[in-house]
Amino acid sequence: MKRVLTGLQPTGVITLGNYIGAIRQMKVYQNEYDSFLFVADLHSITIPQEPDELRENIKSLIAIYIACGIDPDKNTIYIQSENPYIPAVSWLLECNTYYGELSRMTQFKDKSLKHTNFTSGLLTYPVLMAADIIGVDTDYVPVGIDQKQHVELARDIAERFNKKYGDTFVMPEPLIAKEGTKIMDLQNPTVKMSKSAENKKGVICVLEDLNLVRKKIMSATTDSDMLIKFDPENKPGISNLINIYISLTGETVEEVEKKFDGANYGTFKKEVADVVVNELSGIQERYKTIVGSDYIEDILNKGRDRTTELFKQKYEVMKQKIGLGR
Ligand code: ATP
Ligand code: LTN
Repeated sequence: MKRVLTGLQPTGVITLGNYIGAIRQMKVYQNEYDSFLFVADLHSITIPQEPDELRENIKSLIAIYIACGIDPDKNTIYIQSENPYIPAVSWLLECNTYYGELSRMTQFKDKSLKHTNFTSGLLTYPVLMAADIIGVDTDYVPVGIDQKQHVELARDIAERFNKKYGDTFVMPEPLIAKEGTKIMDLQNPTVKMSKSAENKKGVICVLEDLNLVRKKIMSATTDSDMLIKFDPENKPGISNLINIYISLTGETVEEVEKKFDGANYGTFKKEVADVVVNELSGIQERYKTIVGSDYIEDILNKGRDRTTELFKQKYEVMKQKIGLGR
């Protein structure tokens, strides 16, 4: 059975963008593949985190996964830092990755500009991500478009290792959904809706008060020509709302344009808000019953044990091929 894997960082709130771009995709793939979904807590410390807050965010993210419809019987759910073989595999890969490759990563360039005194973890972050992926022979990696470059690097590293030491890794492929690959900020629809945005007016969080969610959508930035048409370049605000709408309803762009032909922006926004609020209210209800329950402990123990065994096997094979140890 083919394997699919993705992870999210437990940094602050989980946004509607994270839900549509990553979690929701896994809900579909879990029925077809051997699915792995984890909390990328080691990735999150590439930028400073407050310890108590980090621990809360990790627990909350696990509960969010399950509340969003990730089925623990169909997925291996785990916390990255509970598996000591992931950083071990990562180190062996790091020694087969070039500094130049890492320094050219777009996300590194962006984030290193934002932080004045950044750590070397910010640079080596994509290698850890490659370890996450190729360490368990992942075939498919569902991510938002912003992570595509990192998955491609994982392929390059796997290919290089295979060439040098013989067949060791499966070549992973990014899976980018047609719709919703990049949900934009509601106030500034030319930038990605991001957890780390300073101004939260344009960001919808999965666990946010639903009245506030409605307000944010009703006051989303649009344009003045009163036409509900998908045109990201000239009408980024309306196109973003269409994107959110089709991602959650499964309708096509054409269907939506036809349905709202002649409608005013207020009417359309209200429909978008209804769809989003309806989706989030179910998630929030389930979240309340899951967070902090013992049920999660069992799921995480199982996930940790299965992935530790898989990564251990891969680490031993790599070590042997490289010539390490006795
Ligand atoms: P930050 O913007 O603070 O770096 P983030 O919101 O991108 O964080 P991540 O944990 O890095 O959060 O991303 C988790 C997953 O969600 C990734 O697969 C990413 O591609 C996807 N994702 C994040 N934001 C969006 C978005 N606005 N639209 C679609 N997918 C997104
Ligand atoms: N870098 C990703 C999180 C992440 C990931 C992964 C996603 C870490 N390891 C492996 C897919 C596969 C992010 O910041 N969104």
